[in-house]
Amino acid sequence: MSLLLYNFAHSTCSQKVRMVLWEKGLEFENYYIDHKIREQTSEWYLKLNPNGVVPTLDHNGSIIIDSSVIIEYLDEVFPENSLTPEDPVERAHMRKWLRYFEEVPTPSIRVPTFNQYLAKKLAKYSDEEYLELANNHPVRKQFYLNMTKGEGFDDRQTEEAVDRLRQTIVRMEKGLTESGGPWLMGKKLTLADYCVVAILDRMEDLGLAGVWKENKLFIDWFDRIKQRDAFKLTFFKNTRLSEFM
Ligand SMILES: N[C@@H](CCC(=O)N[C@@H](CS)C(=O)NCC(=O)O)C(=O)O
Repeated sequence: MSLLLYNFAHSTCSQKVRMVLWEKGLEFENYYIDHKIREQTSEWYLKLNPNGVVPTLDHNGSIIIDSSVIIEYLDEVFPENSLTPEDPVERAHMRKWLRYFEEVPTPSIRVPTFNQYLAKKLAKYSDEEYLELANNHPVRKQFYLNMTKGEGFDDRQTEEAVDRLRQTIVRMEKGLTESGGPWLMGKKLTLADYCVVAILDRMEDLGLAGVWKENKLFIDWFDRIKQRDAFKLTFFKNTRLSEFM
């Protein structure tokens, strides 16, 4: 049995998958894609993942892409230490959280991330090179064109993104109240919890933790998940942008 994860050490979508692998106790190897040379859009990588993003999982030669698809796949194929409820209604509720996290905080976190760190790195590209980079990106062309090279997104776009991140915390606080905790789905730790952790860690790294200062249940939940080995193993040294950018 072999599991190989193509990823960036610092990418939130990659961290999501690494946490689930660790939580389930699965052995895996990392292949770190070199973002400095934009290896994610290289010919060989696009054959594996035509979206030109990380992560990608190779399981005994079967290629699985998209972080939420990967974590559901892993939990299905390796049922030990399950992170999915048995009851179909509960499973549907868990998937409701996964889809919400993909739709709301996942695209939103990219905005302050690029503003603070990644947009600056793109300043070195000439206008033509930048346009080429955007055009060559299979799924992020408009995202790159919506920001100013070297600067990032404008105030309106940034406020909208932070507002959506704030909404996520409020939604989670409500979910934890309704489920009775300690986890989003109640007594069982599930993929729903792991789907969002890396985004929240990134918010903290970007100095956005003030957003949840009034959300007591959320704060306890976040502290609880940070105590897990899977969290500690995923966020090894230099996996946070503030540590190496
Ligand atoms: N829906 C995809 C999104 C993956 C994604 O956006 N990955 C980012 C890092 S978190 C990436 O590879 N970005 C590369 C780029 O923008 O060129 C998933 O969940 O796997």
